[in-house]
Amino acid sequence: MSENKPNIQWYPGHMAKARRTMQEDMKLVDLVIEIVDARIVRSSRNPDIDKLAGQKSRLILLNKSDLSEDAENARWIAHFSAQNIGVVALDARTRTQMKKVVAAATEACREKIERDRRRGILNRPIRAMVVGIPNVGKSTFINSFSNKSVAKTGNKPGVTKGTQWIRIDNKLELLDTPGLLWPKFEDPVVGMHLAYIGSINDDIINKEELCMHFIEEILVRFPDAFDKRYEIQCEGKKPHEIMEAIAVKKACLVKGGEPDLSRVANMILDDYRGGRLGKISIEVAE
Ligand SMILES: Nc1nc2c(ncn2[C@@H]2O[C@H](COP(=O)(O)OP(=O)(O)OP(=O)(O)O)[C@@H](O)[C@H]2O)c(=O)[nH]1
Ligand SMILES: [Mg+2]
Repeated sequence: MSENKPNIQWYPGHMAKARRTMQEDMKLVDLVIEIVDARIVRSSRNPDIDKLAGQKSRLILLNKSDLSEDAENARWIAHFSAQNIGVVALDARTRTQMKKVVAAATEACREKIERDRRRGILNRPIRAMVVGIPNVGKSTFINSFSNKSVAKTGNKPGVTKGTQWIRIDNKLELLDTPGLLWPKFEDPVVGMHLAYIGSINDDIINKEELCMHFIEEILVRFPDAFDKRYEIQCEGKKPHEIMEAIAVKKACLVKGGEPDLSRVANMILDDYRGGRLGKISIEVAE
């Protein structure tokens, strides 16, 4: 099965448009805050952001770190820190890491702040563009940071449609942007991983097929992830047999008593997205 990975591609017209808007807005900002998903740090980094950001100061936020493994979060932090890239792990729904984010943003813009000061420009706010793939938590982060519900959020990709400036205080202004992917995922694994976490429109995905790949991948490092959650025995079973066992256990059956694999696939992926399979990092740092 691992040979036949689905070729998932999603680059709708609104993203091409959003990319053009971001290119324009980039001229206005001092800092690019790139939010990635801590469970798939590699695949959730849009290579187009590097092109768009050019030489701008950068900060990486490993979001949804409540859903990934603590040890892996620490390794990813070490990975970026070793390259001198500012990085903070967070759960954007809370404000617990906000001081760290402010400190990291200030540090990333230190040269600019000093340059301004030399020119006599004092207390000009840092303007930061918040970028990232769909559904990664950009708007949630902005709401927590500003302590207001100013940006619309939702657990599906494509909630934010346009850009919006939000003033945090007299030191910082943030620009919320729509989730951005790139025109082609060269490696099919990238498309799959993005689909696991809900960054691809579910309507274009064969969820049963995706779920089988998901199960195969998770079992490598977490052989009892499904046994625990669904009270089944996975040992020796192939992914589709595991889905059938879960269907029987959870009474996900169609008329005639056949397993409803579509419902099971939705359940498993929803459980993973919501953290109910446990803290699982799909991509680990080297
Ligand atoms: N567990 C967890 N959930 C989060 C976190 N951050 C955001 N979420 C949830 O993820 C979903 C997507 O959040 P949004 O803030 O709408 O994501 P976005 O990046 O703005 O998405 P688009 O506007 O569609 O690109 C929502 O259901 C949030 O509650 C986090 O750190 N941990
Ligand atoms: Mg949004």
